[in-house]
Amino acid sequence: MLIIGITGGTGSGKTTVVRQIIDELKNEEVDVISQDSYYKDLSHLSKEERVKTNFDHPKSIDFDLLVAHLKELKAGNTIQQPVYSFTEHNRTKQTLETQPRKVVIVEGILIFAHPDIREMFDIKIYVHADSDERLIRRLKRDISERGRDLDEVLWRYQTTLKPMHQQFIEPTKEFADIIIPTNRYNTVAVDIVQTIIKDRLT
Ligand code: UZR
Ligand code: MG
Repeated sequence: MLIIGITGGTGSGKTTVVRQIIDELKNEEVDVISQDSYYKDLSHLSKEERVKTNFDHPKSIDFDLLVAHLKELKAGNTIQQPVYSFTEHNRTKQTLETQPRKVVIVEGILIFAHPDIREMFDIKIYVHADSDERLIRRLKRDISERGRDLDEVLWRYQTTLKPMHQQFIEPTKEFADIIIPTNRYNTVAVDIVQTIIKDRLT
């Protein structure tokens, strides 16, 4: 099993890079696991309290469960991946049955921030976009897909996203094997990663 970690700040283009990489793979060859699925269960808090949670701090992620699940997959076992709700800011009661596959891609802003999980990756990719590009994408996404308004997104960006990015995300660039710039459309880097995957699959 080949485990690929893809990180980068919010709005950096991780999801797009993942989509491009898996484009040439068959469904039964690849799992995509999002760090977002592994936010800690916050059912003990009210919704008002959950909204105030710092979701960009490594503390908010259940890394133990994520590492345990990756080890299970590696051992050939099926896992029950948690399912997260962005509107509820909480883990749901549902789980997603996930089978072991030849390629497992783990995607998320903080996945290089924890040594145990960093060690699990065969290939580490950091997706870079300038912070203004990231803010633009984040604004568009949170307003259109996550029901936030302009003031809320900007407030969160200044008070949380930016400082957490500088403290916990940007420094993990040094762990990357490959850094993909996504200010513009990039096909060469994706081709390289696809070539490595194909090489490993045969
Ligand atoms: P990506 N996030 C939410 O907006 N709501 C939640 O309930 C949980 C997480 C955000 C999180 C982080 N920060 O910046 C982003 N906040 O999801 C990570 N607030 O997702 O890598 O796709 O941008
Ligand atoms: Mg994403």
